[in-house]
Amino acid sequence: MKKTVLFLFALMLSFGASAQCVNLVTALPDPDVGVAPDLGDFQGWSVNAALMEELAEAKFLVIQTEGVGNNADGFGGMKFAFQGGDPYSGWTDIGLNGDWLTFPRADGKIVNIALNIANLMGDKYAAFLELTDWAQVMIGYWPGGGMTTIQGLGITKAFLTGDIAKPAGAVDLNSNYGFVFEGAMDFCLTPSLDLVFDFNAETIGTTFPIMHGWGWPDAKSVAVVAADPLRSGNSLNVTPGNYDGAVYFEVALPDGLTVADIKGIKADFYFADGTERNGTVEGFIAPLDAVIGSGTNFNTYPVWLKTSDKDGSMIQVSAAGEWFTVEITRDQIEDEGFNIGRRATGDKGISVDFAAIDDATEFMFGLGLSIGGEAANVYFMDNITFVFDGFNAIPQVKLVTAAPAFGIAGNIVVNADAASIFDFSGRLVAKAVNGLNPIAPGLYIVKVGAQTVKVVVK
Ligand SMILES: [Ca+2]
Repeated sequence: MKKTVLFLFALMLSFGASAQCVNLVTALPDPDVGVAPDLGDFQGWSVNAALMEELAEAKFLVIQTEGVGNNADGFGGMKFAFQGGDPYSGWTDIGLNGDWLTFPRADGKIVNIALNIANLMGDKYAAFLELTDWAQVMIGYWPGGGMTTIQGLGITKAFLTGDIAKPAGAVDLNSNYGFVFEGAMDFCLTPSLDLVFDFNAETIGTTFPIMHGWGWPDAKSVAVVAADPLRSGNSLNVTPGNYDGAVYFEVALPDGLTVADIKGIKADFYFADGTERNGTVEGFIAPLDAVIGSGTNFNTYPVWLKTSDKDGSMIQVSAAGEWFTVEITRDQIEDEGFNIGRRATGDKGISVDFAAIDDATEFMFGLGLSIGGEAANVYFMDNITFVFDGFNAIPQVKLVTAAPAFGIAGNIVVNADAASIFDFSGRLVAKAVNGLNPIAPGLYIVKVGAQTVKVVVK
């Protein structure tokens, strides 16, 4: 059985702007507020609970623009708007630069607008961080010519970052709100991006295949998703019927990442008897069409791993009464002293060859502990993680996204033949028609067919 696993990712990395390295808290997703075509007065992001934590951690919201946008000489009046802490009604907008800020823009030229979040929100900052609903941050811009805010500013990406020292050549925004500076953001790539497979979304009882290397036959080895014995969620319960067993998966990396970006591999291990042990970790990275199955030597694949199996030089693979994380770097996999798989076959001439598979975005991946088939050797494996040494999967901002309904000044715009507008008490306020529906400022729930949309009318 092959089972494709798309590794979910959580990211933690940093980038360098000019000479300085700045901590990156997160790259924002595509804007989801006010992004319908031909609007654009205010466009931005909903701040869900996870993003709120990152926003609280961050110091700057950096809007990255590229190209001329609506004016090669600079930026017209920009505003920053946010839900200001008075649930459902407390909108605040802040003028960022008066009516004009001179900063030459050109095709291919990147200009960043760095906004100091706490300074912008002022005495409403703390209340904003407590919001559990309707938290949004938006940029206001009026480029004319039918352009949206995103188009007029030329926004391509947005980031939440730690502190940024004002770079040379930067131009201040109003007050202490931040500054505008030029330059591509080159990521420092440390400590990088982790992709984690935690089995929590897998159904208990789901079975993953095991193969045994170096000539060992299968002996009723079993790897099955089971409740985590110590924590919440699920993990993989491995009953090794023989030595040199690796559970294997078909892995598909997110767009923009290949095997070449993998800096290391981590996984948590726990023995069912709760003991601390030293042992041997084995695994491989192989092409999708590789021959997989017990008896095939792992070193027939481009990338294989076998840590020492000699008493006294085995590595720790479990701890007493708790999960233990084993981390193995790409450098260790390539180190002939650490990775001794060739000795297991007596073949001294086989080297790990990352280059043969570095371009792959999908591959077969095996990992396990080499241990005999005694009943005491049942172990659990969880949080299989690829640690990446590069980050080039930052989402690109989409220019437009058609929403079924959205708010503009004094109106709700409906992209459907009909819709129903409700207030927050669930009372029907109006039956809406396609196009403009004049309505008092406020917050509404609009039902368009089967979809329900929260709408802000300013
Ligand atoms: Ca888990």
